[in-house]
Amino acid sequence: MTAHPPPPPGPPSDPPDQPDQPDQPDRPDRPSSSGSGSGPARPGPAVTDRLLAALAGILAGYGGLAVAALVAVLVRPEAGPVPAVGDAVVDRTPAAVKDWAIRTFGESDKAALETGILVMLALLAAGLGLLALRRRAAALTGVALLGALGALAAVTRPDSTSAADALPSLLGAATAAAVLYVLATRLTRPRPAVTTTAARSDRRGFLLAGAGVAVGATAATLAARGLGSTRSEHAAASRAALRLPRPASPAPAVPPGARLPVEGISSFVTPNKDFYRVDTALVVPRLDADTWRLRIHGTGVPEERSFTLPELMRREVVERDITLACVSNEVGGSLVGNARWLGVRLADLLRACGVRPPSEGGRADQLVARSVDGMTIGTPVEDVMDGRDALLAFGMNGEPLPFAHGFPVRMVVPGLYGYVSACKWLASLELTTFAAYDAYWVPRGWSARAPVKTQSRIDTPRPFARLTAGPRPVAVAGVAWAQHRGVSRVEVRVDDGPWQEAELGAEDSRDTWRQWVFRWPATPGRHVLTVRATDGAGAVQTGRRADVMPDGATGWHSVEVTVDAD
Ligand SMILES: Nc1nc2c(c(=O)[nH]1)N[C@H]1C(S)=C(S)[C@@H](COP(=O)(O)O)O[C@H]1N2
Ligand SMILES: [Mo]
Repeated sequence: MTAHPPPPPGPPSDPPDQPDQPDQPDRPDRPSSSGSGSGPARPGPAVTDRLLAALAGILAGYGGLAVAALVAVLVRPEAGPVPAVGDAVVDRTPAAVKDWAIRTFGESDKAALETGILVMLALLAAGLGLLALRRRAAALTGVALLGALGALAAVTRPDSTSAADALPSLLGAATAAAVLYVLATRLTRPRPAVTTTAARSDRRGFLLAGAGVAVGATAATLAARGLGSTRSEHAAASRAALRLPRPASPAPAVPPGARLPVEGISSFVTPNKDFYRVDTALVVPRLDADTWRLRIHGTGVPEERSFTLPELMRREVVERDITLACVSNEVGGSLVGNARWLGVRLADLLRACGVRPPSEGGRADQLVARSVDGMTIGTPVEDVMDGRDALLAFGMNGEPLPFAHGFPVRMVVPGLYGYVSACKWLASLELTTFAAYDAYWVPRGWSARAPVKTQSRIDTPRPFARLTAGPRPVAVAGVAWAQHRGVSRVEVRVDDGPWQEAELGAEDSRDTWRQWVFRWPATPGRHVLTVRATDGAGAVQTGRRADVMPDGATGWHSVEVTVDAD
């Protein structure tokens, strides 16, 4: 578009002989100090035009995001502006806010974040649409800045390997700018034939163009979905086709006594659909098992090696029950689960690559696992190679790993919190040192080393339950865990009374949790029930309260209940 002469002062009805006269043009031919928009006597745009301008902004945003999504499917799904900015926000969110978000939104914290980003974008888009009525260049600059922000977020993600990650945001912003330009022009340029003040802008043209944009953006969104689902169908097909090998070393059967017949107690094995999920991924990576490879490299490896999934499965396969816990689990919290894992011993694989633990003179004391989404998780090499069942797992409770739990291969190390051991969507293992490298959570204030702390939880009765005193005692029951040390005793205290021994379910292995039950002859009134466990080495769970940061919560779990007389 060419430069416009300044608008004549006077009544808003533009003369029909000046068809190209914008109502509120940008005036690139004049310095911005004098180009402040409306002249002294000119009224602002009509309310309807302002609403339409906001709509123009939203349509521009919709079109831009649709094109960005389409390009992202072709480039890399995580490089789309919404996931990229979302991931960047997650990374920069202080731990306290993250904890709040997890508490408030639970497992839908990621959906809440995406909704928040979309609402913010819609408001911004409407604002830029309004701005475009008076200052088109400023509005277009705003769109360009948003595009640059998205591009910056995408290329600075740890999993970004190519400048192409900037493309979704850049092409999306170009689309949004074009749409905004076209629609805003319809609102600010009068049609030659129309002279009434009510129809100064080309509303019909606007609506036609707007409808075109909406249809086009919807088509692009559907195309993006279609392409995306083709890709994830490949992943899903590779998972469905996967035949899990029979373990050379099966897990011993869970002893019958491990499961206590108490209603409301956590099931001994946590079904996959109920297994807690903690990760930073806004888009769950869906990897194709057929093309997956694991790279093993670093100063501690004489020669870099790489393994496919069939190569792993041809090795000696073991099956083990292991309880996994998150360092962010509050006392009494639910971020812990027990599963039957199938995989290969990590120590065997590392030895086959020539790796030696520090105790045998090995150079590397830290194993850094990297996932395809850029997460890094650092584990002591000594722990992995000290004889415990540290696994590269591909099976979980009899099926291939679910996508959300790390398909096709993840790590599981008994006795260590997940953030220092349980990398999902594994891409590589690097043998390095703690001195040389800080994994993802360490600069964010979490400890580099974090063995699981002894914990116990009351599953039933629920907090503030109303119970009835009766001839039969109340079953107070739950689970206790101290992975790799084992649980040797659980005690329950009623109010300030003495600690009383609970009945323990049989031990499956010292890497799994144990169920426990205390038969309580409940008396009427309000009571506080408290539990504590003792680990296999005889250490009693501490009652001192500690926050989850930096290396796991401590303290006793208590539940208050009210008992009514029978
Ligand atoms: N790639 C990747 N792996 C990861 C994480 C992550 O954010 N990304 N989170 C870790 C944390 S903090 C925990 S507690 C466990 C949780 O595993 P789950 O989601 O299968 O329960 O995964 C670990 N592995
Ligand atoms: Mo965790």
